[in-house]
Amino acid sequence: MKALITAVATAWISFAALAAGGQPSEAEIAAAFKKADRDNGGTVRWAEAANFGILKEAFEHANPDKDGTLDIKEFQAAITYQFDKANPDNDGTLDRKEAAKAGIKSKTIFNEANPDNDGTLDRSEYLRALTLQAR
Ligand SMILES: [Ca+2]
Ligand SMILES: [Ca+2]
Ligand SMILES: [Ca+2]
Repeated sequence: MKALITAVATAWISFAALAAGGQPSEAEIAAAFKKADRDNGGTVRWAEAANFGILKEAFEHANPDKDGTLDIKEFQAAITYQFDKANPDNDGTLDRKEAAKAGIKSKTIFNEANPDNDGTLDRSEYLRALTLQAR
């Protein structure tokens, strides 16, 4: 029993560390999905995804069943894919150039999504930039 408690505590701590390491929270993902889902249909169609700054390649990659829509898990996968693709140095953040490749071309949006002013967007800041950018 003690071992189990230790294991759970360890898992929780590593989860917390992950969240602190610039991962978007579930609430942030849910808010972004809600914004992207403009017709409130519970899924994100290609037109909605494009409006949210999701690139075609990421959309198709995240939607292997090719039903033309993303659920929230697929939506998150598309954004993760697009982030990773734009970040070949794998340092966990996007600089201005990398962010532009990932659909964040506006300097204003970049700065607004980067309150720590460290010149890069982590995953959580990147999601914020996409959310700010979407109309
Ligand atoms: Ca929709
Ligand atoms: Ca990078
Ligand atoms: Ca930052």
